Amino acid sequence: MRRKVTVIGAGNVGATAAQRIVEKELADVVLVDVVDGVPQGKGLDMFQSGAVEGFDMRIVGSNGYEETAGSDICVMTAGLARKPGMSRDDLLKKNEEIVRECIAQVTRHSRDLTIIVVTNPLDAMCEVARRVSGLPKNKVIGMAGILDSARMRAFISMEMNIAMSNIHATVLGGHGDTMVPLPRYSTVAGVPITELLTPERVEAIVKRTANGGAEIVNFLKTGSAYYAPSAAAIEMVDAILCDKRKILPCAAYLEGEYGINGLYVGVPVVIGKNGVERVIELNLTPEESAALKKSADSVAELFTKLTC
Ligand code: TXD
Repeated sequence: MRRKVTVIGAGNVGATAAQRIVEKELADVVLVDVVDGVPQGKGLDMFQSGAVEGFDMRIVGSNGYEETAGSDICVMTAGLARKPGMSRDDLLKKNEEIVRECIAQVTRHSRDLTIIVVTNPLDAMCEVARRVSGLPKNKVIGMAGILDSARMRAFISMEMNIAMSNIHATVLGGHGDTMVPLPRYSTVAGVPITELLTPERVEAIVKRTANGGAEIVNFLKTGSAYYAPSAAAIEMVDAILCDKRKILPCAAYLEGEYGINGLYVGVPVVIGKNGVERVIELNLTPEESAALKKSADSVAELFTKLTC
């Protein structure tokens, strides 16, 4: 049976995510955007690339949602991206409107889908999607932790000159300035980096990870990162469609885990065909718990600003 993924937003993250899905032959794709012609043009262009790249997936672009009917997954990327000097929270009001409208539309045409939210501010937009869609909490998941930990893995690799495939990194918390990179749970071939690097070097990697998005925004000036973000979203698509039961750091709706209630916060989860199959609770030191609580508090504050 052919599988279908709707990607909402044909901008940098959305278009690159769509390209990765068809190139990996994970599913057919419907690319939706408000701008007339852009999703249609990008969709047709990507479809034609299949003749050369050798994939047989279908991809179409649209300004409406009829063609999205029967989707297995929706990757929600529509919204404004950060400009230099803007925080992710500055995006809240405008992007809440966009997420509400798009999620209402897509769930009207597909009732049994899993939503992967990418739009910032990530944790708050997950909650908007959960409320508007009426889907169970395991079916509305946010992409941020895979990206944040990919950045940390890249910085550890640069520091140690070791292959990224040997490196594992764990980042908890909201996708914002208060994210919590966890050096004790970040390893090179199974050995924690706290045993391999000086505290100063570990601290520098932690800082650069927390600032990883802004570093790219400052280079690009007119938008934010999209190669690593789209790769991270597609790792989730793959884990769901192929029921891989991969442990991945994602924004999940917590009800008591880590002592957090009724909030989306980044934690390690098992991702499979039902979306979030299970939340994994790591043992944290008092300092790590305090940092996670601070991060959850900043997510809670954003939730109070939501209007839906
Ligand atoms: O880690 C993460 N979660 C993130 C999040 C990593 C990278 C980017 N992150 C956020 O994703 C970013 O802050 C933005 O909120 C979104 C999308 O970022 P992208 O870089 O793709 O932004 P673009 O290139 O501006 O694309 C946004 C598209 C653009 O084509 C708009 O026309 C479209 O969204 N858009 C809409 N499409 C459909 N429907 C509506 N209402 C709509 N409004 C805008």
